[in-house]
Amino acid sequence: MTTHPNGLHCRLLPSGEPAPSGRHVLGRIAFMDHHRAPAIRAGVADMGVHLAKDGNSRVTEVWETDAPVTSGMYQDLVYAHDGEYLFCAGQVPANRSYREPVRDAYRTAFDLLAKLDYPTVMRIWQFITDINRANPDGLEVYRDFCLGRAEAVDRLLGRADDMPAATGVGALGGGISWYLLASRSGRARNIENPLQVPAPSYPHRYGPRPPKFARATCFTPSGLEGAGDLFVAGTAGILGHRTVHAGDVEKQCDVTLGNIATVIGRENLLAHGIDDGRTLKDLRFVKVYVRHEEDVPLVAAKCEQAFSDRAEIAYFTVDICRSDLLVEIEGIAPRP
Ligand code: 3EB
Repeated sequence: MTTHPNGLHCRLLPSGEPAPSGRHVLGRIAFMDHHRAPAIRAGVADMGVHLAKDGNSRVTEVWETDAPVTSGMYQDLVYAHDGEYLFCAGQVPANRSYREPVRDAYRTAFDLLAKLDYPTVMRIWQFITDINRANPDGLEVYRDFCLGRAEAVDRLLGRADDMPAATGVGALGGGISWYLLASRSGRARNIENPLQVPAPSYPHRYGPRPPKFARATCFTPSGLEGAGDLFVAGTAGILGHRTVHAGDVEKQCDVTLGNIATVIGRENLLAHGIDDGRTLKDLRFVKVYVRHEEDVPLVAAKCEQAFSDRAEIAYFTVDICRSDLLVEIEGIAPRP
């Protein structure tokens, strides 16, 4: 039997030339002050997401593996894969409606995953310019995006909702930038939060089609037993399906941290058949999205208290997918 080591590594780096790791780069996302089209750059599958107002707040996320990587373009998507893991990234240019181009982009991505034999999507990120603005049809851009995504997922899964953890937040430009990780033989178990209505079951008032993502995804490489890495979705101040503490970033931050602690805690993992449990101190590679720049110090103080000194934490000032949400937090609780 072949076993695959858990050969996927994340790095969240401040701007500047990263120290070489000796590993192979699967994908690189530069969070920068403009957008940069998906492409192979210096041999690396790369994309730039417009999330920073100036050069100072740049951060680069690098996904690395222990095995050599093959990379290329598939239509306008960039991808790289190593036989076990696949990274893929794309941008949908600014459009009066995103429904069709988003549907097409995700269909193209799912086609690529099928073609290259990476059937299991582990994690998706999506950055949406003007996310709270109404499009020319009067539909909020996020809701229009959700329509296209849901239609792509319909074709992939029927009406099933088994999509992994995701992030869906604002961007400062470049239309929609998205990227994902997929696996050939690993197992991804999607996890919900007992305190929150599953996003795919949100009522109609939040848009014609609901968001398709899980609160967390537990990824276990094939050949390994037990829990693996826990990918925690973008998490906000939502209880049930309702935003709580509108206008109060501090309380929304507390609810957000409580939601994450609940999702990754032992009781919830056991309820999902996973004999494991994590705490906020296990969270790494944390990305914090804050709607108002002036709220960043308060949110940062709370995050520094909640997370470990070892956690890499990056802060971005962007809009969140509901106009009454002021903060959203994601991270990864790696396998111990
Ligand atoms: C929420 O809980 C907040 O549309 O993919 C978080 C993570 C949110 C992912 C997405 C949206 C998405 O509904 C918003």
